[in-house]
Amino acid sequence: MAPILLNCMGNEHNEYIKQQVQVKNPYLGTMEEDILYHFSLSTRTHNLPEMFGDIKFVCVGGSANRMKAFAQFIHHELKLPGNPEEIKDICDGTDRYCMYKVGPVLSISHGMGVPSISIMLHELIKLLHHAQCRDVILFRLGTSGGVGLAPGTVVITEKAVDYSFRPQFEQVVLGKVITRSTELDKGVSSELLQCSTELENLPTVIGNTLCTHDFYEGQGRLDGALCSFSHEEKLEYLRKAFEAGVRNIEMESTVFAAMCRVCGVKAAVVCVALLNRFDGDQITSSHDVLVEYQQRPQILVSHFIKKRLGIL
Ligand code: R2B
Ligand code: URA
Repeated sequence: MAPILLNCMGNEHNEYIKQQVQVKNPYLGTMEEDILYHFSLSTRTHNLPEMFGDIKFVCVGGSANRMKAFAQFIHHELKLPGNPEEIKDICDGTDRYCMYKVGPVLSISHGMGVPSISIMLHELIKLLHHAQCRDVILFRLGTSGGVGLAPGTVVITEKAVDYSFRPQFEQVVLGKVITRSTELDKGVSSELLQCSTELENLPTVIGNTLCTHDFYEGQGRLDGALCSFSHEEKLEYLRKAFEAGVRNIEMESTVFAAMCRVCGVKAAVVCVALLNRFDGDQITSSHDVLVEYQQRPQILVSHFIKKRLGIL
């Protein structure tokens, strides 16, 4: 009897650990203080479990204004007390990133590109770990270029892929390349797709997302300051991407997926396509149309959160 009981407790313990946000760094536990420099927070000066322990959903996106607007929107959607206009930026000690807490939801900006989001993610994952958060889901809410999609279509990422359409992220560590898988949580993606069918005016697909290190040449644009290829070569690359299941192109998804996966955090990427790259490179829609498009990932993820919280 006793060994079975022990086994059960062991499994429960493993399950408990699995739901926590795991840092993969043996040095962290030996440090007296951890300064999350780009958030202007620290384990010595802030009570992170008290400030963040109840976080269940973290939504990140490139622009500081958009993530403030999302915080105000989710405040309204969750019908929380207080004035959403008075919501405070927790990271106002720095202008690198902004961060808003709205009940169990954290909304953070990450800037543009892999280096910017990866710095933010190191500090966010440590923050969630220090705060002893459990069962957290991370969403990237973004914009992208569509590949064979009408502008305004929302893409839920199945696999985040690199320039060769491989589901992996390469990080150079001490001069050597480390390759990490970029697989995302299938359960969360299909739940998001289901949510999209429950909403009006939210055309949504699941597809692979190509992550590049540049907006212009890196995404095969003909309108950058440099261009070393022909229009035909551009279309050939986009056609190959489409055949590999790519439906949109952006600049953060591979490192986002890879870091969340290693640290045991469920994650999803939801980006709206601002244009169809087969039709051109410049983003020509009006400001108002672009604002409406950018609200679409927010509406979808807010619906998901409300359903999870049993509000719908
Ligand atoms: C989408 O939009 C930005 C470039 O305009 C970049 O951060 C991305 O991934
Ligand atoms: N963001 C990108 O990275 N690419 C686009 O084409 C549009 C938005």
